[in-house]
Amino acid sequence: MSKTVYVINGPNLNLLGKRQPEIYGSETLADVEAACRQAGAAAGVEIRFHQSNAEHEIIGWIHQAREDAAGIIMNPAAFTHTSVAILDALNAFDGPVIEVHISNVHKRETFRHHSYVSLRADGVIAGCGTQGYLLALQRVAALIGAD
Ligand code: DHK
Repeated sequence: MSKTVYVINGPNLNLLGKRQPEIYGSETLADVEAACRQAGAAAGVEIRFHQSNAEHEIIGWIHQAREDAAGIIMNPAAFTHTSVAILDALNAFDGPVIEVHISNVHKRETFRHHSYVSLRADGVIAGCGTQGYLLALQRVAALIGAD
């Protein structure tokens, strides 16, 4: 039976492809989802793909992942830099967590240099564009022993 991995996206990522393409690129979130599903199928992983602009909804998915997911890939977007609540929820999840940022947050404003999620993440990928999701998937699949 294939293992389930949640891919959770935070605020404004619904605008991917339209929002500041010079920073975030021209691919849409639907493109990212399709690529994750294709790579997931090849790696023997079932993908549950989510995006929300609401912190409570993201926390709800992390709680749900406790029940049925082997790993989490997460781009918390702006909540990366602000949310102790998301960190606490991730601390209640036992499997691997890989944090993804499309842009290289360390090259940007200083307020983007700190991540609450990194206090929990097993790995962090930043500045690899949307390819970062696929790199994260490869890593989660290895950590959960998928296929
Ligand atoms: C996305 C965002 O929306 C920002 O708030 C983060 C992240 C960076 C990204 O690079 O994917 O600071």
